[in-house]
Amino acid sequence: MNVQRAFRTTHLPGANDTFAADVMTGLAARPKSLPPKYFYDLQGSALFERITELPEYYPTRCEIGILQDNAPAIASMFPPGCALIEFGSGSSRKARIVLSAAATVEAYIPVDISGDFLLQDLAQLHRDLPHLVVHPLVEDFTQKFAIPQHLAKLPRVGFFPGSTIGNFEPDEAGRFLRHIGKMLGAGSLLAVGIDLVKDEETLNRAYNDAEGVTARFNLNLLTRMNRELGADFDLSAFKHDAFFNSEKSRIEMHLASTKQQRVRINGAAIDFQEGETIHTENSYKYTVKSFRALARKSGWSPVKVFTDGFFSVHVLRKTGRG
Ligand code: SAH
Ligand code: AVI
Repeated sequence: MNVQRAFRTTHLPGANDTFAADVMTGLAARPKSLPPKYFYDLQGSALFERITELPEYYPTRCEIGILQDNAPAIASMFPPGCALIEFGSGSSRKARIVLSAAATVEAYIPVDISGDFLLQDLAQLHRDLPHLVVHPLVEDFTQKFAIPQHLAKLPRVGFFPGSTIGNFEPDEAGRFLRHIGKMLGAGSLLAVGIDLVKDEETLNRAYNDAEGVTARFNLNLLTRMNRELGADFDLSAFKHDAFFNSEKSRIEMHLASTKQQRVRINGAAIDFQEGETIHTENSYKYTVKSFRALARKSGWSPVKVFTDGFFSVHVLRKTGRG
């Protein structure tokens, strides 16, 4: 089945202009940085899927285990006839677990910036759950986007797995929770996956796998700038650097220049000192308590948490307060 034709979708307008502008801003800043959402072109999304299979990358396995054990309990909290809106759905593998236990969900609206990847697995989901209306949206979820008119009246439940919220700064995460709250409406539910603080060795291993897949995922940002923005990054002159910053409770990922060099992008010259890095991602780790405090501060009240000690899935309800 041609998924492009099978589903009506909305596409990001002028996405490449935004990419170029964000790259120029990020590389002009000191320290240099790039927003992690740009990891996810078709190749980056495929590499992320390979990360989820790595023995060192525990978060996906842990969250899937939690969802498999608790999907009926989670689904029993959903209002009948609701629309499940997933933020950053990727392969939709986790939604499939929840949806299979939630026969009364009427529509599934996966939202992802990685358009080609998003559409890949949905035809199979549609075949497996034929009663379900599936309406993918290719959108940047940090921006306002419209729920399709024919689904707009359904009660809304949010799903934000993967600890993707950990890729925001904590104050941005709070603003994002508020933004989701406005979009879902008072009284609505949100199920959100949060990776937990744990021993540094486990954390460091998860972002420095032996096979080097995470390094390729990180370096793919350079490949993407070369292809889409005509940059001339020499991939052999940058190396993956990831470590746990315990003071900030986050994994930091960087691309470190192995020598002094000049890179050209869009006609501009960007200079790197030896050892200088581009900060490409933060992945904040919370405790159950610290995430609940963030949720409360951002207009959500904790209903229930499911955890295996490594990872947690929180069910929150939108309070009346902002
Ligand atoms: N939910 C999946 C995928 C997590 S990877 C899981 O738990 O395994 C993060 C996903 O969020 C990717 O699919 C990426 O394309 C998407 N994403 C990241 N930033 C985004 C943004 N600003 N808007 C929309 N999607 C985004
Ligand atoms: C999507 N996000 C939560 C992943 C994480 O763990 O921060 C992305 C990732 N980066 C390196 N490995 C995986």
